[in-house]
Amino acid sequence: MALLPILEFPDPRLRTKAAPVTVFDTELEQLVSNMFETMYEAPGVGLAATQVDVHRQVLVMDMSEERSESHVLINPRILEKSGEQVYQEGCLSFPGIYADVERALRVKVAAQRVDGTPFELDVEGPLAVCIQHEMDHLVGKVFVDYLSPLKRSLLLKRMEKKRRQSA
Ligand code: GNR
Ligand code: NI
Repeated sequence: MALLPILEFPDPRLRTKAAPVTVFDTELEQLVSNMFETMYEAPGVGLAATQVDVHRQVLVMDMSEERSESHVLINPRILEKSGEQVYQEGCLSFPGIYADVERALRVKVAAQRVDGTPFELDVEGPLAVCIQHEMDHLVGKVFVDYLSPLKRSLLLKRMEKKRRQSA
């Protein structure tokens, strides 16, 4: 197991589009296990491979208090989405900033397990927010992209200021 360094905005590698996983081998198992370790240690509720500079369609999540409901989604695809919700999001690639983002309330996703077995997941509420946030990372999108230019520049300046203060 190993902790992986997390890319932080404005690293251009966060804009990379991840390629589908085609080989389900021990290297993939290792990546998933390292991503869980990195996410739990951060701590975060989700992590996309993009954030650890691996550009494959892999994401991990655990939104439970007990950190006991882990999910791994390989090659996720949204089959259906409905409704809307506004949720205050944060991101490990944007330390210290939070903003309300509107997303679908419910999503039905098709994905594969770490061994390649296909499955479907139908979720709503916070877990649906997390899946959409992580799937965005896999196409090079980040939560601040949804904000107005004014709000975005305000928050990014705030993040820079914090970064300078802690440096
Ligand atoms: O840890 C995280 N918390 C979070 C809170 C609200 C909405 C989304 C998230 S995901 C984030 C971890 C992360 O950056 N995943 O990409
Ligand atoms: Ni994120």
